[in-house]
Amino acid sequence: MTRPNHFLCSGFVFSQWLGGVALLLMAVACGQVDFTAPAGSVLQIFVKPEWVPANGGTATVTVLGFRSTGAPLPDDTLITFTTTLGRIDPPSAKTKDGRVDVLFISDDRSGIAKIRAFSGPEASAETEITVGTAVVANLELRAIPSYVPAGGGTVRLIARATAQDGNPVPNVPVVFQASAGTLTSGGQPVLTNANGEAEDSLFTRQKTEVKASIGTKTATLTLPYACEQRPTPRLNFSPQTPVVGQPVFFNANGSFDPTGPIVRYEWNFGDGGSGFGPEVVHVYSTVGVFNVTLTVTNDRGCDNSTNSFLNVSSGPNQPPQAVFTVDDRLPGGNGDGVLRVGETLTFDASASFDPDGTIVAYTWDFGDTGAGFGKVTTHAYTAAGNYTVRLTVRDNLGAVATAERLITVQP
Ligand SMILES: [Ca+2]
Ligand SMILES: [Ca+2]
Repeated sequence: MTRPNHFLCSGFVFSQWLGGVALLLMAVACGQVDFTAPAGSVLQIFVKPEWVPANGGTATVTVLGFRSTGAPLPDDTLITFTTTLGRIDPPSAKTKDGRVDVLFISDDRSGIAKIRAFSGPEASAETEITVGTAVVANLELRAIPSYVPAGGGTVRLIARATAQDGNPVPNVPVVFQASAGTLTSGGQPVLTNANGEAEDSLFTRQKTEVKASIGTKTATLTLPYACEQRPTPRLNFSPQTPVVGQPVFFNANGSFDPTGPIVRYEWNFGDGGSGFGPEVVHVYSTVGVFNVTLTVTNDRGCDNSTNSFLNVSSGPNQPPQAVFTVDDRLPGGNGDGVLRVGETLTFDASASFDPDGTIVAYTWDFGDTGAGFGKVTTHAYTAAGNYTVRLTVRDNLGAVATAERLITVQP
């Protein structure tokens, strides 16, 4: 093998007249100097990949060397590398078939590593490797759901890092922060996955500002409390002045929510009855003024109520019903079940009723010219025979009803 050492050792010749000591030093130096590219050579430099993570990320740095003639540089031509960030391993290497491959290895710094190759008087162009978080051009932050659930709850936070070319950036550390609540990450960095996404979860009970950071890139988001805006209920019913027994049609038409759909309608009719849905029917069985309440709930679980008073009137009066019993119960009677002369018999109208009001008067005709009053009364017959007993009842609006019964009084 011929090695054109005359280039390298020209210093030796020049040094001859510097004196014995200098001559010796230069001779030693001459022995250690490697062969480098001659002037006019071209060094082409390439890196792959062009982005590496911080802390030990590696890329291959390749140099193709050519003489001015276009032929590859001779084998064992020494190429030396410099970088502004991280290190090159090895920092210099010798060509084989005009080529050198070395490794770029990142340290804990993020940024742009500017790399150059040198040999003799020639240098390559500067090439760059982006290291660590510096590659992130865009950081997006989203939350699922996009609000703090009613009563507090968990929100997923997803940060997505992309490079200038729009591709996701994996393995970069994302730090999440929140103005309230508790983050699962505890503030420790979360590495992005192959999709460039890092996820954290936040448990909070109130409006919260959240932030994701990669290096100097940040993205922020405000999570409003779900119930900052509540749905607005609207309550309608028809007829406006129903009577007892008449169906009343209720609807919640006109209720609305600015943030989402209303998913639940709950009715309280004020008489112990309840219903669900935007349209319901209810029948009141008694007269009165009823406080009707409508509660609407949206898809975030936030509710709101409204109420209206409903006056249910009696309508046409319904007559009472007259019902009574006769017996010889103790102590007035002897309790043998046979109605007898002189025995005090009990007349009981407790089973009478008025469907839409109350009975206010009970009048008795015992059929022997005797008369009585009250719900429960007594009478004694003085002679045996058959008697027609008549009960008349009157309700609170004056309607009357009668009931008759033929009884036999024995001696
Ligand atoms: Ca009545
Ligand atoms: Ca008896």
